[in-house]
Amino acid sequence: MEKWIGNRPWTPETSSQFDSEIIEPLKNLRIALLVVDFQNDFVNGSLKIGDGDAGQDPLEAIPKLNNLLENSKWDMIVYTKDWHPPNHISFLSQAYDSDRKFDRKSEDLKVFDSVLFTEPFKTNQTLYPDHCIQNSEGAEIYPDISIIPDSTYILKGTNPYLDSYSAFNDNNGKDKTDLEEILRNNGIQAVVIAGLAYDICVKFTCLDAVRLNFLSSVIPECSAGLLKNSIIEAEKEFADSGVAIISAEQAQKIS
Ligand code: VGL
Ligand code: ZN
Repeated sequence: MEKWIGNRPWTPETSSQFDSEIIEPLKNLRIALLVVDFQNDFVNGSLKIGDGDAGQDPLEAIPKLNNLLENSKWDMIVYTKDWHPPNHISFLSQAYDSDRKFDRKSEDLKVFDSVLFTEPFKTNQTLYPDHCIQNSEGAEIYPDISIIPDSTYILKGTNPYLDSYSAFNDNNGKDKTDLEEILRNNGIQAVVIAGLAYDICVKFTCLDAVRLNFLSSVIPECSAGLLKNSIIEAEKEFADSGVAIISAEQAQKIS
């Protein structure tokens, strides 16, 4: 089974084999649904995913995602939250802070520019507007998302000097969240992932999940991505690494 998902990722062409080759093997496994960063700032706040050139509106993903949350039986549900301190390294507003140095001091930086910070330590960083500040309204899960009682919450990006796209660990692989341990402690062997942004935090969470040997699937129609080209790139990486790209209807059958 592992060999199959690694060597022959799901594609529309192999969709007809889906029932026998993905659903059947998954039926006896413990499966978690991971809802990534479905927070106000990404829906209608300071870093709207819908403003990207992909034109994908997170609101359109919500009914299908809620259906999966409310009407499917998952062994575990995890909501992740981007959860930054006010002086976070990913905020353009903080780039000129006295404790930071980066490689392009003379330039005027803009949102979405990429810089190499050299202090307090070396890390490549894309700069965003302030977003998902801890305990702010913008960091709350968008109110139309169904919240299932007894779910698990993972906070990420809490270190002022590190960004964390993946819900498993930061972008440099230095700090881990508790997600892997919580999944293992609950005997979870497979994960189904959806949320925001499809080409950023959903992508890196999927790639880490498969690297950590969870059988991993992603649901584009329950997600929304920012940029056309990086969505294409993400789907190539899913295919290469063995993340199955599935429909909401197929996710329903897995659970
Ligand atoms: C995200 C950019 C910055 C995301 C988080 O959740 O995809 N993107 N922080
Ligand atoms: Zn962030």
